[in-house]
Amino acid sequence: MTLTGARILWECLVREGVTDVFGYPGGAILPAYDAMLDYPIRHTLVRHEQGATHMADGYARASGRVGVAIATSGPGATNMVTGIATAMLDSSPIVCITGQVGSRLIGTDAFQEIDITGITLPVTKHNYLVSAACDVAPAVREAFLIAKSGRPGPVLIDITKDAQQGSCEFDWDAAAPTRAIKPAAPALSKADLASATTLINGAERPVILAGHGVMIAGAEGILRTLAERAHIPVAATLLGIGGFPASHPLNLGMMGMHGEAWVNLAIQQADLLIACGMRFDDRVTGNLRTYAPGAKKIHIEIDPSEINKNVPVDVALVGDLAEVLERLLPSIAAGDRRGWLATIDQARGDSAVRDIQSLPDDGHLYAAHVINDLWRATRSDDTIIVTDVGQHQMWEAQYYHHDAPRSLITSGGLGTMGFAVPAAIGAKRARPEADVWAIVGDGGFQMTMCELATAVQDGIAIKVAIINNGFLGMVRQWQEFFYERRYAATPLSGPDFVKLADAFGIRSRAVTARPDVGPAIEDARAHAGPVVIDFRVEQEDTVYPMVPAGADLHAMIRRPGPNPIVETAAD
Ligand SMILES: Cc1cc2nc3c(=O)[nH]c(=O)nc-3n(C[C@H](O)[C@H](O)[C@H](O)COP(=O)(O)OP(=O)(O)OC[C@H]3O[C@@H](n4cnc5c(N)ncnc54)[C@H](O)[C@@H]3O)c2cc1C
Ligand SMILES: Cc1ncc(C[n+]2csc(CCOP(=O)(O)OP(=O)(O)O)c2C)c(N)n1
Ligand SMILES: [Mg+2]
Repeated sequence: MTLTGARILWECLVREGVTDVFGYPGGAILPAYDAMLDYPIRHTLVRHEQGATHMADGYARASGRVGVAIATSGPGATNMVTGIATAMLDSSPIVCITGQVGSRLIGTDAFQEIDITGITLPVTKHNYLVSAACDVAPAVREAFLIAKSGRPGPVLIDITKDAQQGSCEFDWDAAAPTRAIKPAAPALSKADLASATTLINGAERPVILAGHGVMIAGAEGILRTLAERAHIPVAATLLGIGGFPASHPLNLGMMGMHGEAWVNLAIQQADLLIACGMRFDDRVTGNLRTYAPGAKKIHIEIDPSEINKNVPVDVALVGDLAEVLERLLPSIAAGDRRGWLATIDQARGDSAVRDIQSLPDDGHLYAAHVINDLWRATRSDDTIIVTDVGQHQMWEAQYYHHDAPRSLITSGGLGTMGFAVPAAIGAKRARPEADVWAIVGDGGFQMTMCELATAVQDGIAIKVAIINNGFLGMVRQWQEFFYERRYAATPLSGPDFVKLADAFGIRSRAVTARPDVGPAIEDARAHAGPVVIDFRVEQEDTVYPMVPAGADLHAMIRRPGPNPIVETAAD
């Protein structure tokens, strides 16, 4: 059948299984918006195109499906760049569609013309400039395949206005991708599998490093089988949290800059690291020269370019984590590593407070308490926490204990403030039955709080916990440690968030004392619509432990003072 390029776009999206898109219209994308009305796709009107990309990203991370964002040319497209980069750095599959000026106007500095394929080249897995209706279907089909295959990531399709308006014969089958998109992962050599097996079976002090790839591969079950059979403790990266249950006896917790002290010490003492779908980010390793000096390293990773990029490894198994573990598991011997686990437990006992909730209430409200209380109130396999970036993000990683995969969504690689509220909206769209909480700093909240209007207009019942410390807290912490407490540009005022929420028509309240935390959370959960809670917490609180950037992983700054154990919650 002959259709316009605009209709072909929606025909393809429907066939790709898309049910939701997040976007904002404008002149160059208007033909597509007009055609959209005839298709069974729900459009969420955002307030800023950055929000659309984070919503698509949150949707993708919550569901494992591809998220879709749509915007007009020029400023609509450039507003998407931060969200595209966020998805790129965290390997999140999104497809962004932008309108472009008519193909004959390209290069004339036409109204709202911008070279968005040029701008996004470094932050997309791939991008397209489509200037003819006949090219729409092949581009869309290939874009979805690229976004979700291998190492996932963002793809952008820029479609000129005349390509949307022009007509073409639509043939879905003929538009199937012809290029070999899936990277031909080198077949796993028997020799490499045998070397890995020998290292694992022979190790006395092994640690599994579980990354984001565990969830991308859907390898949670087989990873657990491996850990239990070989009796190997599991540490998580920030993005790996949830890939292995926090309540499992072999779970250690988060590694890295703000990881648990005993986890970093275990890594430094280990004789074998088994890296599973993680990329040895600098927040994870600290000083590379002194990183895990006594450990052999096995790296299981789908992207060959990650092998030996930061950390040289002894055995590389390139491929999908679930498939590699399937191949490896039959030769893994049952293990008993109680001695090694006892050593780690000793370090844990040194630094962990048994129950942070039982510390006496000194009248101050601490972010750690709020987050731990939130965990107690909302823990279930169907709660999703979406965090913003800063101190609250690290406290969340330490004090909220995730048992379920895809239950923590956070911007790790780019560290994008403003991510939480829109990504939470996207997550709620993907999993409407789940309780979705955004935990957000007072700084990051002010970057994308306009999206509260999106939640209201479309009845998207996210719950927002603002950890309001009156500071750009994480930067203030760096100033405290490394710039002699010279607080340049980090004290931060904000509007009265309760009144602000009220103006949006959102139920809200402020909490200043610990006894009020639980009731506020319960009230929010009982309310059917969106809720904002302004938790006015201690202003100059600090995330411990901290490995200063580039320092040795074991050289952590620990909580000083008479009570050095108040670092984290062990329960
Ligand atoms: C303020 C702040 C502080 C931070 N502090 C810490 C910290 O203390 N500790 C910490 O861990 N992080 C921290 N981070 C996050 C950090 O910057 C990185 O984002 C994070 O460590 C990356 O985790 P990852 O390697 O597991 O995930 P990603 O960066 O998403 O990498 C996933 C890897 O898995 C691979 N992969 C994907 N699919 C598959 C598959 N199917 N099979 C096999 N492999 C696959 C990918 O190719 C990629 O190499 C912090 C971030 C911020 C903003
Ligand atoms: C868009 C963006 N700008 C700047 C930064 C640098 N930065 C990292 S954390 C942080 C402070 C965050 O403050 P807030 O949102 O209040 O959270 P808090 O650390 O106080 O919990 C800043 C400015 C960033 N990560 N992202
Ligand atoms: Mg703050």
